[in-house]
Amino acid sequence: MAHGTPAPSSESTGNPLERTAGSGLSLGLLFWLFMLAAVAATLYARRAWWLPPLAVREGASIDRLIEITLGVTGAAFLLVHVLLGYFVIRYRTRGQPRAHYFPHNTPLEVLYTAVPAAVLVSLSVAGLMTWSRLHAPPPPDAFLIEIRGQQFSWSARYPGPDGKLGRVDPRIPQPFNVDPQDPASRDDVTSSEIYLVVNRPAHILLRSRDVQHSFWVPAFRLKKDLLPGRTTELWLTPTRTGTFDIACAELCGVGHYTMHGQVRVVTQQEFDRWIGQQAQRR
Ligand SMILES: [Cu+2]
Repeated sequence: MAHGTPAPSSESTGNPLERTAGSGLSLGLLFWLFMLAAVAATLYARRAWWLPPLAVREGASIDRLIEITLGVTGAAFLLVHVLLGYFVIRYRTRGQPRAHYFPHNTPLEVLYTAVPAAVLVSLSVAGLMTWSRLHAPPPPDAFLIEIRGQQFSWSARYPGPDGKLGRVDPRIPQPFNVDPQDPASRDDVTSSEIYLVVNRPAHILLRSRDVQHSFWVPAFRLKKDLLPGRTTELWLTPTRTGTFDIACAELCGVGHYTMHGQVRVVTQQEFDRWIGQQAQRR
């Protein structure tokens, strides 16, 4: 209200305009709560309200991190909005044109700086610890596999009985750029199907044939970019057998949306049988 304007003389309970505004506010709030409940119920009924069931051991720490982060930020969100709503209603204008004003409050400022800083530092440290665990070297008995992305599909190369993948050079015009002179390449098996072994760490080498892609299996939680001309890597331990969707998580061209695939997690016996069949087919 402009300086010098006289305050309206009506009491808050006597003003018909204010009564109308009050009932409008309650109706709005009811409508909002109803919408929120409807959306939550739909998501819950469709089981689309949370991540797909976890399928790798290393993903447990990521899930815990997501839950802690959502819990802390959700509590802060609720607190701020409940307070905001309370202050809006409690201190709405009721004929008093001037708000109470104080320029400075040291204890309050220290509190609202120190508490969020401590919370954010704790969340960052928890994230860094998880990150360093996931980026540690893979276990020595890990199952080696190369997964390759290209516009717009996925394929894989498996080492043969020697356990070694043949040398690659992007200048060699082979489907996987494998050097045929390297003896380790002779028993390599390539396939458009991606198989991993349950309960056995998999050391995945990621290579791209053309542009940047990103290997992402939502049930594994982990995601890694594929960079042309470079090999990136990732390791994980599948804990459940089954078929899990891969989605390319990097916009890689007009057909990006079609770049999905599947990872099949099987037992060691099933894998040995399958790889034997693939080797014979060569
Ligand atoms: Cu892609």
